Amino acid sequence: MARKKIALIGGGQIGGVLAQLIAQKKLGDVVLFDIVEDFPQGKTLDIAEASRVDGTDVVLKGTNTYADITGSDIVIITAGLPRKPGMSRDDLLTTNAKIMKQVAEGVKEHAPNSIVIIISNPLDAMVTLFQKVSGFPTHRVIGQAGVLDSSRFSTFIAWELDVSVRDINAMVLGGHGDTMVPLVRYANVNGVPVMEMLERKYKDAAKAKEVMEAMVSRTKMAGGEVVKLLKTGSAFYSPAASAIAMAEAIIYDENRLLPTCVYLNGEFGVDGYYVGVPAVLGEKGVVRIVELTLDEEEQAAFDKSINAVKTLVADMERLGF
Ligand code: A3D
Repeated sequence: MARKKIALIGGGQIGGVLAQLIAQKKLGDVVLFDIVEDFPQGKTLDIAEASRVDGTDVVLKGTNTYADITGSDIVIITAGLPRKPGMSRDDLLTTNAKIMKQVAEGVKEHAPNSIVIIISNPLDAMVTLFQKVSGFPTHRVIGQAGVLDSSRFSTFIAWELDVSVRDINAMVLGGHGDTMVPLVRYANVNGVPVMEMLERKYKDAAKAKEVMEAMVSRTKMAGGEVVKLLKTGSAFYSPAASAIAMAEAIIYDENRLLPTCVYLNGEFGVDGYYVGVPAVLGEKGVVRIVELTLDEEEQAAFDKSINAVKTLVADMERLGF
């Protein structure tokens, strides 16, 4: 089987980790594009020089020229500014929309058949803009947010219950902002409801609820927690690892059910917006969207999150994008 070609647009913090993970996992040859001269060339040279140690033969190329992404099967986009302390993801809108428009034009021209995974913030708006400018079919344009948000939620649950995180199944839906919706009722440890385990641990339903609420709000603010500690940028190891899980689902045609920012065509009662919901990912991109029943409280939280996405997209359109 010919090796896949994976283009990474944006060679900053996340882009660099993506390139290294792809090389170590031997997922495909890498083209790392950035507008800063010599920078992606330096990163890929550094990673390539670990090839002997990593035991990988994938080819890594750094570039400032879009023509080098020609023939890419998968494109992962991180171009754009990250947050600084005190900023919301939405504060990045104008700057990153300008960047995303350029990127979409470059990818459309040089990798028209690729499947595109977007990570740049504000996520839901950037995915919307990429699809609009590129005109790619919606099943080939998706955003990474839910895999990371769900991994953060799962990690906090594992720490709290002192069990392996591998046994935690917990999903976060909605937009990738402070209104995201961690699904408490569906969260389980290999089938055992997390709430039941918490109630047994604390022998007090009110205390269990309080502990869960703290994990839910930590999940919603988890990106900001890292930004505050790093001071110079935002999370990059975990977003890269999350996008790699999505890329693997596509490369290996795994049909994994992952919370993904996908275009909704009436599913979940939402029409014409990109939002995070469970989607099955395989070699063609989005294979199908999986609907699930939300109770009144979950539906209200989901509606609030959808409204936040709608406002963000309307703001972007008002800015002329
Ligand atoms: P950073 O290290 O600044 O890298 C961004 C790179 O984009 C830099 O190397 C820039 O030179 C490059 N760039 C700027 N303009 C262009 C352009 N026109 N074309 C190509 N490249 C360009 O940031 P990062 O890697 O830490 O984060 C990248 C993006 O991901 C930011 O928007 C973050 O907010 C976002 N992010 C998203 C998540 C999600 O889970 C959705 C998590 C963390 C960060």
